Amino acid sequence: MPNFETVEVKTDVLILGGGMAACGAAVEASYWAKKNNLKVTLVDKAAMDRSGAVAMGLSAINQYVDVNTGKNTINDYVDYVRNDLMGITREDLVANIARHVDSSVHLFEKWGLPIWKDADGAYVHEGRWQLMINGESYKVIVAEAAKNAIGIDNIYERVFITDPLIKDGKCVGAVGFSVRENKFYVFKAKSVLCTMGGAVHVFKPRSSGEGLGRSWYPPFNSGASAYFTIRGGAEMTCQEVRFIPVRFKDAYGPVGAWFLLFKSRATNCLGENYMETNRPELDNWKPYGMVKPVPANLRNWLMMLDVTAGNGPIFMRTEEAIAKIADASPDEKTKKKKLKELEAEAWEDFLDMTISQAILWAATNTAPEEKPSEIAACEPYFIGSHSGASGAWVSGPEDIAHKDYFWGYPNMTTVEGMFAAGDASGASSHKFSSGSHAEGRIAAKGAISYAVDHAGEPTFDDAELEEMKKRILLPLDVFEENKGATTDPDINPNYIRPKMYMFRLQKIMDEYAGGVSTNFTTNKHLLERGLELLDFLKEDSEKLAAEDLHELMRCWENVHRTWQAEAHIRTILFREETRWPGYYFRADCPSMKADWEVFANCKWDPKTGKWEMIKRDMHRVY
Ligand code: SFD
Ligand code: AMP
Repeated sequence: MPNFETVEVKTDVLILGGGMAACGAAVEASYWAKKNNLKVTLVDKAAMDRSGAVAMGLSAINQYVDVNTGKNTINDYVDYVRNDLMGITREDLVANIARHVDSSVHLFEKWGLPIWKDADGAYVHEGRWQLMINGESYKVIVAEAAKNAIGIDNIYERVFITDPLIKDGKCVGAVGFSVRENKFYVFKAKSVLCTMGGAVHVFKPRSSGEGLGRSWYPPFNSGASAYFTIRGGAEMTCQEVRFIPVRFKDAYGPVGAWFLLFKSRATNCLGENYMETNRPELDNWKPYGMVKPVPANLRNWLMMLDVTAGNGPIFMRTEEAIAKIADASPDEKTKKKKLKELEAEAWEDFLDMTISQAILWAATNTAPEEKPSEIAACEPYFIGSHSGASGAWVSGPEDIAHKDYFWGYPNMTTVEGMFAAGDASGASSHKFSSGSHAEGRIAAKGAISYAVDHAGEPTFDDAELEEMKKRILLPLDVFEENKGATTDPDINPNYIRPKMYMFRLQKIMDEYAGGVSTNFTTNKHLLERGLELLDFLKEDSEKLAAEDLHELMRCWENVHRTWQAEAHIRTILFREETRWPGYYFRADCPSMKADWEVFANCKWDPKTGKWEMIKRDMHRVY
């Protein structure tokens, strides 16, 4: 094995990840740290300026409640989220984020983010909760503020976190390695905030072959949060609530601006609008089928019914929507100007956040004002901050949370000293970029309080650390020792490379856990077989091989994905109903059941290595 230096960093509050939640956390934690003479440290596997889901930028801020003007109340937002998630949501967490999110948005604007304004100077809304932005540099702007607050010396970029340090049931730090230098990192902290995003490429993607790697969710987020919290022994929630966005086909361009701002229709090959023709199906999913807007999974479901019936392709009617808006102009000259404006907005929507979709339009001679574009349901992702809900089960705020949902510090997981926010915390969907930032601030304040209340220096056994170092770097040895056994380094009797491992994981998930090729459908027997195959895959994870540091990261990304996959299968199996058709369909339990209006939680015990499945009551507070 190459010689790896061990670098030990002692801090008070450790923030893992450098995305939206981490940036919010950095700003808030730094403020309180100064008052309490504490040190805050942040670790990101990439460079904060362009890391995580907002790397490419965004064209909208999807959560702005607008409480000050009285347009909406916190209650309105909680209603929206509960309904969109078919009744399953932690209202205390959603409300806590909703009451703080507007101030995050105001900070973004103060830091230089251009938010669209109308002639009267008011924010331009995409929909009721969404604001339009010129957001190509959104992440750069938000990261700059975070970096200034925390100080460059306290930031470790390009350090990949693998595991938590757990001592006597408490989280006292994290370990990982540099993806650029032969350095093994040990971070010891009084409290740890996990904000390492969600997971992609757990399921086989639609994009394969030359398109491999392209996805809606950023390929860099690979289940680190789920792994970190599960392995620490934290209770997890909503692990079955994957997210399947509908997107412009093959390059994953966003649809929100088209549906909400441009008021576009989507139609099948017969020119029918599935939201109208398939509307009677909504009766089967009462009461949530009746709410407005129709929940995201049910919108998907109505579209999928058409596709399954052989009525594809489905088209976003961009040409029709643009014409309708332009035709409302009072005269020809204004109409021409309006057309140009709409054309620019359509392209910018993609250029601000999904550049590949603009490239695909250019490559296929698509002018949105002239012809429609295909849309399709993506492969499943794990993202607790959008319209999915997977993540850790965290404590709510003292003033709102039911007693079952409160255990001392806001956003602390069930493991002492371990906090979670953004995609890493569950059952609080629809926080998006802005709400994740706000939740990062909430969680950071909790983590600071914990560090103040538990001032003892964190310690960890050196021999155990040495064992962890060996285990984490093992794939480098496995490759080095066995690479000569064959002429093709990809094929070897003694090891598996991370890419091949990933393909096997994706095949299992796709075929047994309801991926694209099984039309998002599964049942008890398929899930049980999937678990059996996952066990074999986990055995082989000990034979993962890495040629270099980059591949070592790939190895661990796939181990992380595997744990996310297992939590997902176990929870779909546990919940004996179908509650989110359009996300997944349990063919053996094809309808929604009143006695399943509860949280399906799970927990892995680090001592016994056993999983426990837990039902938790739903307490309404709004
Ligand atoms: O329209 C490790 N989101 C949108 N939100 C909006 O407000 N508006 C939009 O327009 C949005 N759109 C959108 C969105 C997401 C995606 C993927 C697309 C389009 C294509 C949602 C938000 O982006 C999302 O809610 C937040 O970003 C979530 O914040 P957070 O902090 O939970 O995750 P992150 O920002 O992805 O950051 C994760 C960080 O973790 C790091 N990381 N670091 C160390 N070690 C490891 N092992 C690590 N693994 C990961 C990452 O580098 C990153 O820094 S629309 O389509 O909906
Ligand atoms: P998207 O581009 O699909 O991520 O959507 C951006 C925002 O608009 C999210 O808050 C979505 O929930 C919302 N949204 C997208 N399409 C619709 C729709 N047809 N009806 C209501 N809300 C939508």
